[in-house]
Amino acid sequence: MTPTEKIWHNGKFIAWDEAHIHVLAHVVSYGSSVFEGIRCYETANGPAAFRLKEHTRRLFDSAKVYRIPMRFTAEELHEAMIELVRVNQLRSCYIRPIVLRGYGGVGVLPTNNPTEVYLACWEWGKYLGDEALAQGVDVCISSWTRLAPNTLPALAKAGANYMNSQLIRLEAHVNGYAEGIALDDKGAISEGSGENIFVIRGGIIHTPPLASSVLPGITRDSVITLARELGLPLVETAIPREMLYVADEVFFTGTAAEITPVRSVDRIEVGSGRRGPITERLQAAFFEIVEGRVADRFGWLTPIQQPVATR
Ligand code: PPE
Repeated sequence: MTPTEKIWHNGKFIAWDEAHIHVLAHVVSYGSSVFEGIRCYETANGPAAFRLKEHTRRLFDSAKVYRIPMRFTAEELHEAMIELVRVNQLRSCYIRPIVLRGYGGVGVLPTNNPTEVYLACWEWGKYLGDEALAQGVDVCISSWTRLAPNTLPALAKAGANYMNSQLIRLEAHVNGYAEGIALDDKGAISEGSGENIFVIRGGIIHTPPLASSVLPGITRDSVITLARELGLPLVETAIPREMLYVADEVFFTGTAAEITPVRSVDRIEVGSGRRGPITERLQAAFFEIVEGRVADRFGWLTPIQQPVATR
């Protein structure tokens, strides 16, 4: 990761190297953070943040679930993220807002720990490797179950959820796979460690419902919107594990992963073992919007005006 100049902290820009927290901040012992990941794409008219409003909404939703008091409004954070990309003069980047419980009281009860809000950004390339978007990735089913209902709330994007994600991702990694797919507590397909999943068979696109312990992905929602517009049948339904082995196409969605085809699961080839035609159509529809090559008909992009000198 290449550092950028500034990070936003509680309303002020500070130097990248000064964005420290105390080791006894509540978040360190107890995982009490919520965060987001937002891509800002390079377009002919300068950088544009993808679905900034929806990401900001989800950040506030995550904080609400965990009773984390927010010290800024959604509008203030929205504006601050635009300003962050401007001051760091990036053409494209990944924006990472983090809201955490800071230094104060000791013990689990966080009532004396102030909320700290940080906004950082940096340039982030392809998540699952440079070839992944065209060639697809080889993945496995994880031996780890995704968050069970009423344990850690899956709708919240909380730092603590990523301990489960780390188990999934590391297990996959040591066994030579790009990513792991976790099942929910009932054994139905849930999601990857950092992606939602779509499974296509017989021309019908399936994706697990929110009740299958998935993050309500904003890329997931974008793909559902695009599929409907293209007239492709799509259902949100519980999906059995073995559907992955007999699927025609499988792909991941996520801010970082974008739309990444899956070419094998547990060394069983998916369809023809390469990116399928429906995946390719959805990728094309997605990238032409985010890269500003067609009209922004869904209002998904927030243009960021750069200081003239960097254009
Ligand atoms: N599920 C999980 C568990 C998840 O972490 C992500 C995003 C998604 C689904 C897709 O959500 P969305 O980005 O709104 O489409 N994972 C973020 C973090 C990745 C990381 O390694 O950090 C991301 O893609 O930015």
